[in-house]
Amino acid sequence: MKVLTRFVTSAADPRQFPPPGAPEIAFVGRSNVGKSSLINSLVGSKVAKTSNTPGRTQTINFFQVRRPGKPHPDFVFADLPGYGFARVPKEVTAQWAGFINPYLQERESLALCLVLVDVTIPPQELDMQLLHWLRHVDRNFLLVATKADRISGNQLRTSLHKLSERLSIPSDQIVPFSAKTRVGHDTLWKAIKAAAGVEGPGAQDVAKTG
Ligand SMILES: Nc1nc2c(ncn2[C@@H]2O[C@H](COP(=O)(O)OP(=O)(O)OP(=O)(O)O)[C@@H](O)[C@H]2O)c(=O)[nH]1
Ligand SMILES: [Mg+2]
Repeated sequence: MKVLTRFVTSAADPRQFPPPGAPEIAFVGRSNVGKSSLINSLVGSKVAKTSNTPGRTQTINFFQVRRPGKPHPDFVFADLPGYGFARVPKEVTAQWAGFINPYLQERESLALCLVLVDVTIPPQELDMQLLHWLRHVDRNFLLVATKADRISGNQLRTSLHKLSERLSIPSDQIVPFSAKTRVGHDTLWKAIKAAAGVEGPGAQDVAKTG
């Protein structure tokens, strides 16, 4: 889908969150899973900073996303810092909890959490804890298995099956995604539009994307 994207602000404290506006989509997951890359891939431009070094994103970065011809943003994308990275000092990650937890728990405009896991890494305790907590606070979420280009065929199926079992998520609710091949791209846009209450593509677009 073609969209126009604008960086709004970075927040390291709930007081810095922008006023709630369009339905928000949060990109959540461990460090280095590909949250910022997923945002860039979805919007088709390099708005979010990515890095080989885990711990790149240290604030919640808000982006307004608008479909061409629409007067107002249709969505806000929120790029979150990754959790569970040992090389970021404990004091820093403790500070993160001070704005990430209130964001996920209280943000009124938050419509959907995309929870990312790296499909090449076995399910982690921290992922289970995050999902448990999101269920507890009654958040709408969807699991995205990133870096799907790195494994193929049977290996991919086995990994998805393990994720499904370990994280107690039906396999049809796990979306394999790759920023390289763009597999999963259309499925994620559909889920985002549905969560935001934005009407789907017209019949012509459906015919084009399959
Ligand atoms: N092969 C492959 N590599 C990817 C993919 N998505 C991200 N990467 C790589 O993974 C690394 C981390 O990507 P980021 O998007 O910065 O990850 P992040 O989750 O935002 O990381 P933090 O901000 O540190 O939490 C980069 O080197 C990316 O190029 C993908 O789909 N396939
Ligand atoms: Mg990032």
